Amino acid sequence: MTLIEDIVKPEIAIYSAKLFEKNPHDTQICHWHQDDAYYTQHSVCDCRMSAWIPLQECDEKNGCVWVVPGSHKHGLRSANMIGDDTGHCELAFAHGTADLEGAVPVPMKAGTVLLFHALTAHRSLGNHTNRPRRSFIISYQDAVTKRGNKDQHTILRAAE
Ligand SMILES: O=C(O)CCC(=O)C(=O)O
Repeated sequence: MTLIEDIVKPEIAIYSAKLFEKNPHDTQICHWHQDDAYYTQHSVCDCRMSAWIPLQECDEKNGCVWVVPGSHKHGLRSANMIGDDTGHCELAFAHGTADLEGAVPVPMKAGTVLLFHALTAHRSLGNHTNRPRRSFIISYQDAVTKRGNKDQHTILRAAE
Protein backbone atom coordinates (compact mmCIF):
# COMPACT_ATOMS: atom_id res chain seq x y z
CA MET A 1 0.00 0.00 0.00
CA THR A 2 2.80 2.45 0.86
CA LEU A 3 4.42 1.82 -2.52
CA ILE A 4 1.15 2.45 -4.31
CA GLU A 5 0.37 5.59 -2.32
CA ASP A 6 3.38 7.24 -3.97
CA ILE A 7 1.81 6.65 -7.38
CA VAL A 8 -1.96 6.75 -6.89
CA LYS A 9 -2.60 10.14 -5.29
CA PRO A 10 -3.55 12.53 -3.76
CA GLU A 11 -6.04 10.16 -2.07
CA ILE A 12 -6.26 6.43 -2.56
CA ALA A 13 -9.20 4.03 -2.49
CA ILE A 14 -9.74 0.36 -3.26
CA TYR A 15 -11.41 -0.09 -6.63
CA SER A 16 -11.82 -3.86 -6.33
CA ALA A 17 -10.49 -6.87 -4.45
CA LYS A 18 -10.97 -10.33 -5.87
CA LEU A 19 -9.82 -13.92 -5.61
CA PHE A 20 -9.16 -15.59 -8.93
CA GLU A 21 -8.79 -19.34 -9.27
CA LYS A 22 -7.49 -21.53 -12.06
CA ASN A 23 -8.51 -25.10 -11.31
CA PRO A 24 -6.15 -28.02 -12.03
CA HIS A 25 -5.95 -28.54 -15.80
CA ASP A 26 -8.12 -25.49 -16.44
CA THR A 27 -7.36 -24.51 -20.03
CA GLN A 28 -9.21 -21.21 -19.85
CA ILE A 29 -6.95 -18.26 -20.52
CA CYS A 30 -7.10 -14.55 -19.84
CA HIS A 31 -6.21 -13.04 -23.21
CA TRP A 32 -4.01 -9.99 -23.54
CA HIS A 33 -5.85 -7.04 -22.04
CA GLN A 34 -5.54 -3.94 -19.89
CA ASP A 35 -7.53 -3.76 -16.66
CA ASP A 36 -8.63 -0.24 -17.54
CA ALA A 37 -10.65 -1.72 -20.43
CA TYR A 38 -12.93 -3.04 -17.68
CA TYR A 39 -12.45 -0.42 -15.01
CA THR A 40 -13.14 2.67 -17.13
CA GLN A 41 -16.68 1.34 -17.66
CA HIS A 42 -17.31 2.10 -13.99
CA SER A 43 -15.08 5.04 -13.19
CA VAL A 44 -12.52 7.13 -15.03
CA CYS A 45 -9.14 7.53 -13.38
CA ASP A 46 -5.68 8.52 -14.70
CA CYS A 47 -3.73 6.25 -12.43
CA ARG A 48 -4.88 2.90 -11.19
CA MET A 49 -2.58 0.19 -9.89
CA SER A 50 -3.10 -3.45 -9.05
CA ALA A 51 -1.32 -5.67 -6.57
CA TRP A 52 -1.37 -9.24 -7.90
CA ILE A 53 -0.54 -11.79 -5.21
CA PRO A 54 -0.25 -15.52 -5.97
CA LEU A 55 -1.37 -17.83 -3.17
CA GLN A 56 0.75 -20.65 -4.63
CA GLU A 57 4.11 -20.54 -6.32
CA CYS A 58 3.32 -19.85 -9.97
CA ASP A 59 5.16 -20.22 -13.23
CA GLU A 60 4.41 -21.00 -16.86
CA LYS A 61 3.19 -24.50 -15.95
CA ASN A 62 0.30 -23.36 -13.78
CA GLY A 63 -0.67 -20.12 -15.52
CA CYS A 64 1.43 -17.28 -14.14
CA VAL A 65 0.80 -13.74 -15.35
CA TRP A 66 2.62 -12.39 -18.41
CA VAL A 67 3.21 -8.65 -18.80
CA VAL A 68 4.61 -6.28 -21.39
CA PRO A 69 6.88 -3.97 -19.38
CA GLY A 70 6.36 -0.30 -20.29
CA SER A 71 3.10 -0.94 -22.17
CA HIS A 72 1.17 1.31 -19.76
CA LYS A 73 2.80 4.33 -21.45
CA HIS A 74 0.85 3.88 -24.68
CA GLY A 75 -2.70 4.52 -23.49
CA LEU A 76 -5.86 2.44 -23.61
CA ARG A 77 -6.20 0.11 -26.60
CA SER A 78 -9.53 -0.94 -28.01
CA ALA A 79 -10.74 -4.32 -26.80
CA ASN A 80 -13.32 -6.82 -28.02
CA MET A 81 -15.68 -8.95 -26.00
CA ILE A 82 -14.63 -12.52 -26.72
CA GLY A 83 -16.47 -14.55 -24.09
CA ASP A 84 -19.80 -14.51 -22.33
CA ASP A 85 -20.51 -11.74 -19.87
CA THR A 86 -19.09 -13.50 -16.81
CA GLY A 87 -17.29 -10.38 -15.66
CA HIS A 88 -13.85 -11.94 -15.94
CA CYS A 89 -11.48 -12.47 -18.84
CA GLU A 90 -14.05 -11.70 -21.51
CA LEU A 91 -12.06 -8.88 -23.16
CA ALA A 92 -9.09 -9.16 -25.52
CA PHE A 93 -7.18 -6.63 -27.58
CA ALA A 94 -9.18 -5.85 -30.69
CA HIS A 95 -6.22 -5.75 -33.06
CA GLY A 96 -4.39 -8.89 -32.04
CA THR A 97 -1.08 -9.28 -30.31
CA ALA A 98 1.41 -8.24 -33.01
CA ASP A 99 2.91 -5.35 -31.03
CA LEU A 100 3.44 -7.14 -27.72
CA GLU A 101 7.19 -7.32 -28.18
CA GLY A 102 9.03 -7.75 -24.91
CA ALA A 103 6.27 -9.81 -23.25
CA VAL A 104 7.62 -11.79 -20.31
CA PRO A 105 6.19 -14.41 -17.96
CA VAL A 106 6.38 -13.43 -14.29
CA PRO A 107 7.09 -16.52 -12.16
CA MET A 108 6.48 -15.72 -8.51
CA LYS A 109 6.65 -17.25 -5.06
CA ALA A 110 3.45 -17.52 -3.02
CA GLY A 111 2.68 -14.31 -1.15
CA THR A 112 4.96 -12.07 -3.19
CA VAL A 113 3.47 -9.04 -4.94
CA LEU A 114 3.44 -7.92 -8.56
CA LEU A 115 2.47 -4.26 -8.87
CA PHE A 116 1.27 -3.09 -12.25
CA HIS A 117 -0.55 -0.15 -13.79
CA ALA A 118 -4.11 -0.67 -15.05
CA LEU A 119 -2.86 0.15 -18.57
CA THR A 120 -0.19 -2.59 -18.49
CA ALA A 121 -0.86 -5.26 -21.12
CA HIS A 122 -1.08 -8.65 -19.39
CA ARG A 123 -2.51 -12.13 -19.73
CA SER A 124 -2.42 -15.56 -18.10
CA LEU A 125 -2.51 -18.99 -19.74
CA GLY A 126 -3.89 -22.35 -18.57
CA ASN A 127 -3.03 -24.30 -15.47
CA HIS A 128 -1.41 -27.55 -16.63
CA THR A 129 -0.80 -28.96 -13.16
CA ASN A 130 -2.75 -31.03 -10.63
CA ARG A 131 -2.97 -28.15 -8.18
CA PRO A 132 -5.23 -25.08 -8.15
CA ARG A 133 -3.58 -21.73 -8.89
CA ARG A 134 -5.16 -18.91 -6.93
CA SER A 135 -4.42 -15.22 -6.98
CA PHE A 136 -5.64 -12.31 -4.88
CA ILE A 137 -5.87 -9.07 -6.81
CA ILE A 138 -6.39 -5.67 -5.20
CA SER A 139 -6.79 -2.65 -7.46
CA TYR A 140 -6.34 0.88 -6.17
CA GLN A 141 -7.41 4.18 -7.69
CA ASP A 142 -7.84 7.84 -6.81
CA ALA A 143 -10.43 8.24 -4.06
CA VAL A 144 -12.30 10.79 -6.20
CA THR A 145 -12.99 9.74 -9.78
CA LYS A 146 -15.36 10.60 -12.61
CA ARG A 147 -18.21 8.22 -13.26
CA GLY A 148 -17.81 5.68 -16.05
CA ASN A 149 -20.43 4.87 -18.65
CA LYS A 150 -21.78 1.58 -17.30
CA ASP A 151 -23.00 0.38 -13.89
CA GLN A 152 -21.29 2.41 -11.20
CA HIS A 153 -19.24 0.97 -8.37
CA THR A 154 -19.47 2.47 -4.92
CA ILE A 155 -16.12 3.41 -3.43
CA LEU A 156 -16.30 2.17 0.13
CA ARG A 157 -13.64 4.20 1.78
CA ALA A 158 -10.56 6.29 1.17
CA ALA A 159 -7.29 5.49 2.92
CA GLU A 160 -6.63 7.34 6.17
O1 LIG B 1 -4.99 -14.04 -12.18
C1 LIG B 1 -4.90 -14.18 -13.40
O2 LIG B 1 -4.66 -15.24 -13.94
C2 LIG B 1 -5.03 -13.00 -14.31
C3 LIG B 1 -6.13 -12.14 -13.88
C4 LIG B 1 -6.24 -10.93 -14.74
O3 LIG B 1 -5.60 -10.77 -15.73
C5 LIG B 1 -7.13 -9.88 -14.31
O4 LIG B 1 -7.84 -10.05 -13.30
O5 LIG B 1 -7.16 -8.85 -14.99
